Amino acid sequence: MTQQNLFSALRDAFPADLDGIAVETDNGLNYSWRDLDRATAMVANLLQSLEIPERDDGAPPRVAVQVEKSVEAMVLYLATLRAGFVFLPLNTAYQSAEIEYFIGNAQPAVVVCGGGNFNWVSKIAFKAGTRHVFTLDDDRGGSLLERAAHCSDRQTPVHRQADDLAAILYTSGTTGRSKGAMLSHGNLLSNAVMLKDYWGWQKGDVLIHALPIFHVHGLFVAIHGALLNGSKMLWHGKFDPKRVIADLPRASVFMGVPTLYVRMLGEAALTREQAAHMRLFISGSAPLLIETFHDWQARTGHTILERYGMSETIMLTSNPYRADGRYQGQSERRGGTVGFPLPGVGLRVLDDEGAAVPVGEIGGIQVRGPNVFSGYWQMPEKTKEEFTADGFFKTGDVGKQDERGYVTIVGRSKDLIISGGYNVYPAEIEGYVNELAGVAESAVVGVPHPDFGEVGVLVVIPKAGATLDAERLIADLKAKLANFKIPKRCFIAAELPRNTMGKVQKNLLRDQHKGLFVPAGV
Ligand code: MCA
Ligand code: AMP
Repeated sequence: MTQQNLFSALRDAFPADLDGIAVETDNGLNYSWRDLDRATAMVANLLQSLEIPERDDGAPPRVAVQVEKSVEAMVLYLATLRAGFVFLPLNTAYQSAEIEYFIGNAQPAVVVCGGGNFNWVSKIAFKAGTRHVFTLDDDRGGSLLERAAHCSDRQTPVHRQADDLAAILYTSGTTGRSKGAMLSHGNLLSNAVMLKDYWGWQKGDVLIHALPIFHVHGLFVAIHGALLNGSKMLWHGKFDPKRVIADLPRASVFMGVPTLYVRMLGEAALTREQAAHMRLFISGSAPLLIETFHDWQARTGHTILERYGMSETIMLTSNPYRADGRYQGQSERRGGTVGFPLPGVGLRVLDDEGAAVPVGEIGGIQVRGPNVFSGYWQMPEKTKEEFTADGFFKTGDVGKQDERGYVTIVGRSKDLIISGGYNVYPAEIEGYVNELAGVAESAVVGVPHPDFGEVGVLVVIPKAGATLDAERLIADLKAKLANFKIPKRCFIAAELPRNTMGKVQKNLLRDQHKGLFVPAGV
């Protein structure tokens, strides 16, 4: 069998001149392609030297990583692939209860965390049976690199087949705990190879990388895109609209969630001249408002290309890039749509009975293709529920497809809020709130927000005789949950609106609070 390790494919795409700059950081560091090759070899050698015994779960060892964004964090990802281990990225906003669950569930052999978190993270990890806990800080400090410095800078990528597990991405759910979506080397590589052509990556392209690297968008779509094209990245540790705008004349590709575009539009420095060198602006992870699409066109002369994906599937649909309409015979990027199913992706829209809806009608979106994950980590029952008998994955997104094939997402059947590109599941927040002292029940709903697109609002019902304080509740939640999941407002109420079946009518709560952050009628 030929080598299918994703790392090998990315490495093969490095330019011949290994001394050229691969990554330039916003704090003045330059990494050559040779640096990336050597550093990934050293960290891969370190991982392999741990001689991790095989477990009976049948999967290669997992490396769970909760560190701030840095080039070394990307190196760790690539080294994990290179060593044939499985990468498990964790948002730095996650608090101890969340981390405890992920580590307990995934049983990683190796955990890497920020130096400042070592005490509590290692305690959780050791308790779960993890033997190796390293630290990695965003200033190149920490035990991971100290140990890797003693390893050889040559390593042969471990042989992997397309179906072998490469990464586990935890996604929350409408019920119960988070599920780990298992993505293989083949899932990731097939998607990246197809997007390279679909988005017309060109020699000389330079990507501004300003997204976090613990989710699909920043970790896979952006990094694989640049590496597979041998393209330089301008690496921003944290998104700052002014810095991105300042870099536009040196770049050609930018990827962002809608909030990033909204924030850049708020800057006077964003002009047509400043964006003149750019080739492509891509948006995804959350719905891009049509106003943002038009405002961007007016200010920069560029038409944002919107695409749609999921942790379980990587990229599914995209507006066209090419003017020649090579793929679907269309070249128009239509605002408010997420474009066409990507080549190789089967997409269908079904009604509640499982029958295909007529063109233009709304239904549940189901997908299949080489990019679609194989299932949830150690949750065969959940996996079975989410796939149809003929192998389609139920996305939980509700949409329609027009006569030309453009897909529009109109809503979600899953109770999910997407806030600044991060997913927030009301059921998860409500679970935590309901455990707080004096709380009888609660409901979290998403309402429009000018910056984050959507944010959560919490309505809490006290137990009989209890007095609750909204600020106190929010403070208590902050200690337990990632900051982006914290509802932006909290109301104490006497009761929740219910229908005759006793089900909470979230639509009424949403209506009641929809004007909290945006003026009525917007
Ligand atoms: C930060 N805050 C947020 C969010 N981010 N609140 C709601 N939603 C958010 N997304 C809050 C913090 O809790 C904090 O509140 C305050 O804002 C400032 O925090 P800070 O970290 O400084 O915020 P920021 O740096 O301004 O971050 C905003 C951001 C960031 C740049 C928009 O959220 C971001 O990078 N989002 C991108 C997410 C992403 O990459 N998604 C891709 C998922 P307080 O002060 O009260 O504590 S992949 C995906 O969805 C699929 C597969 C796909 O299709 O791509
Ligand atoms: P995640 O679980 O983080 O992978 O988020 C996946 C979800 O993000 C999808 O199921 C969609 O609901 C949403 N999403 C991603 N891209 C878009 C988009 N362009 N427009 C609307 N929703 C999107």
